Amino acid sequence: MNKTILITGATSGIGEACAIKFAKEGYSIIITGRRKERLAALKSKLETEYNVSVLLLCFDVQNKEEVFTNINALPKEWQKIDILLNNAGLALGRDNFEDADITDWETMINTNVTGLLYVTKAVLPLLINEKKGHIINIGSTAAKEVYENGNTYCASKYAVDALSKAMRIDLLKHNIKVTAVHPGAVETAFSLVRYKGEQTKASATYEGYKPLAAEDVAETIFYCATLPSHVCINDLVITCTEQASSFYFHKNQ
Ligand code: NDP
Ligand code: 8X3
Repeated sequence: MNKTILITGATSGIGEACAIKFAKEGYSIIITGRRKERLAALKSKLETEYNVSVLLLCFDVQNKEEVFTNINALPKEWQKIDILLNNAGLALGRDNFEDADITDWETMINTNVTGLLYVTKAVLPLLINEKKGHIINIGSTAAKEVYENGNTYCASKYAVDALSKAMRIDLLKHNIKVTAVHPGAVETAFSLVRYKGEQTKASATYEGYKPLAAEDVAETIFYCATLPSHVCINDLVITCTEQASSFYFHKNQ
């Protein structure tokens, strides 16, 4: 039977790669993000290349009203959601605690934590109604180790880690799987966003080693999402071979 996945942050990087992977495998896809023109281009690509149904929802996960209005207005045929992929997120700045911009902190917390809570709370009744479902939250290696100048980004991802555990416990009775996937360095627009468009700093993040590609993470998420119904990966950390933790890389200098 046709399955449906809702992906937040599908306009770029890991979310976009997941939309393509799940479309290739015949899933119906609800793609969300703030950049409407990118969502429209992706919808057209997925429909044309993979002949799947795609619904586009344009909203900012930080905006409670936008989140609930969009999810509550889902057409009847889109109300059976099998997988919620909470992927939308960002880092802003990489500064000492005392130098960091407080607005950057607010945006990270409002997106990575509060936004994830809003979307989950809005979608959850649909999963509970089906008496099954799978919530996949994208954390980070930053959810496992705090690094210098990572302060609030790390805190936001620690919160994703804690919320994934909390959801798994509280949603047990509803037969809902909860998986947290924690990638290390993945070459996407992530660093360009973090460094606010400074291409040299962004590129330096991925120099001297072969980082993960968004497609590597998408393959892993697809694996987690397609295990038998009695099997749930709780927590998965994935890095490239040349990364061992937030601190240890084997780089060619
Ligand atoms: P990208 O910058 O390529 O993608 C981020 C996505 O999040 C975009 O689609 C963006 O869409 C969406 N997004 C950001 N803010 C909002 C918002 N307020 N409302 C709705 N959507 C939003 O980065 P990645 O693909 O790398 O990041 C995806 C996730 O993976 C993030 O949670 C990130 O923290 C995590 N991650 C990334 C790693 C990396 O090294 N790249 C490593 C570990 C985790 P739009 O701008 O259109 O709204
Ligand atoms: C992204 C990986 O190391 O920049 O979550 O925090 S890192």
